[in-house]
Amino acid sequence: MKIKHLIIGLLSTLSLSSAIAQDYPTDYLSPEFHAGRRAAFKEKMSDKGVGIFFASQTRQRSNDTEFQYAQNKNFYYLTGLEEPNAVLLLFKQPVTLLGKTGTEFIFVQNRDPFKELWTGKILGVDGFKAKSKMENVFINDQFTSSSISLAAVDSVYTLYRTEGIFAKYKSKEDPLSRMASLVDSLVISNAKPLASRSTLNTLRTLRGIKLPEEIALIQKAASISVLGHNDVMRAVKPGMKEYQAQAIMEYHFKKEGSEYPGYNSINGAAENACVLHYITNLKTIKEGELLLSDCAAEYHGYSADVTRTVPANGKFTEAQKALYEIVLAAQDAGIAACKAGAPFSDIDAASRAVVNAGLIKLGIAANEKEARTYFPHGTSHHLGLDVHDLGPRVLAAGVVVTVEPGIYIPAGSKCDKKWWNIGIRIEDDILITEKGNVNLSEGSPRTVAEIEKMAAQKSMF
Ligand SMILES: [Mn+2]
Repeated sequence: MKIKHLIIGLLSTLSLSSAIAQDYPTDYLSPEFHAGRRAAFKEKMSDKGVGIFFASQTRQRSNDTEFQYAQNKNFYYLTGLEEPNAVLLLFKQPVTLLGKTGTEFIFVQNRDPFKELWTGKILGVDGFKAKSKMENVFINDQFTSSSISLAAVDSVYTLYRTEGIFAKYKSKEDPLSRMASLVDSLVISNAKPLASRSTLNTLRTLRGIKLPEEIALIQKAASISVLGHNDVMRAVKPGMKEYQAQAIMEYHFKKEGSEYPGYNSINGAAENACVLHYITNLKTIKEGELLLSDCAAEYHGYSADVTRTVPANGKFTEAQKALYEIVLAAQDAGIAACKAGAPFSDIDAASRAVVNAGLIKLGIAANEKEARTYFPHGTSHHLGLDVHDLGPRVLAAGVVVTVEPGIYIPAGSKCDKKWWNIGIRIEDDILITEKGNVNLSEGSPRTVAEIEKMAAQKSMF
């Protein structure tokens, strides 16, 4: 009996604690990840340098309501903190600040019962210490001219001027503006050089090579995005509104735990598919039109970036198919160019050559210059914390890029009318490894036959 009671007691304790553990997501970047990133940044600084990184400010949407808070990506990369009103200081060699000796200091917002009643828990010093395992954590009130000195510093590694923190949001009540203004006055009065270019280059090098924990989050964002794209393929039909396609897409993102779309969802049919960043999404999708959806989820700070172009009625017309096959072949060529050691620019060169040849062959463009007017954007960008991420100019294992050729032929273009108002883009997220590349968004069909097959399936909507 006693043993049975003990076992039941143990089981209920275990299930209770695991239930608590599962109430909130647990798959965030670890404190060790952020500590490792800070160590890597400090390694690249001069011996007497200081790194200064600010959190993002809150942004007003209307009257007293704000946009959902989104942390500055460099600050998030280095700290994991998702609150405003904070600043991180990094030193290569130990210094003493406010009675503590170390190479890393962070100033965070204080707990505030009134604020917390309205907008939720603030971590404060103890909360952030527990979360981050950083030792030197202070309240942002302590970031003052008497506690901070740049006298012994030879270089200031920061982006506060290029990020426009205090220029855009200067206000005496705003703690971030106050701290950024203080840094600026210290920089000016001590005549310290700003190493902004070197800061950006270091972050480009570090953030450009994704570690396994980051790749897992990008993969999750891509997999969630694929669910949305596949359901839009099934659900789209003539008479549907572009915003209804967006709603189906974003339903899947939110349902799977994505905090936000990684960027404003683009859902444009026909003439709107020819507008590269069309986000109003208000038109009725009509019979015979193609719907271009460039939409992806963000998950724990990391974004995917996926585009599919699908016929409203489930079947491509001959003209649509002819152009689609060119874009698909261009994407395949671009993906094939995603190799460790190859220049980043090889991706665009490979895709563009296929689009140029295709448009010239169909008589749509007379030459490469004319072809460029129908494919006016680059084929690729890095992908990660930012949807247009920082990354190296030579591809390497751990780099994640998009491959997204397109053809857009607005009405009035200098070609046969049968091509007018067709806009096509196909975009996938490609991880480069030593053993070749991996398409992180491959779960969504790309070929005409596969798309038409999926379009014939029933949607949950
Ligand atoms: Mn993109």
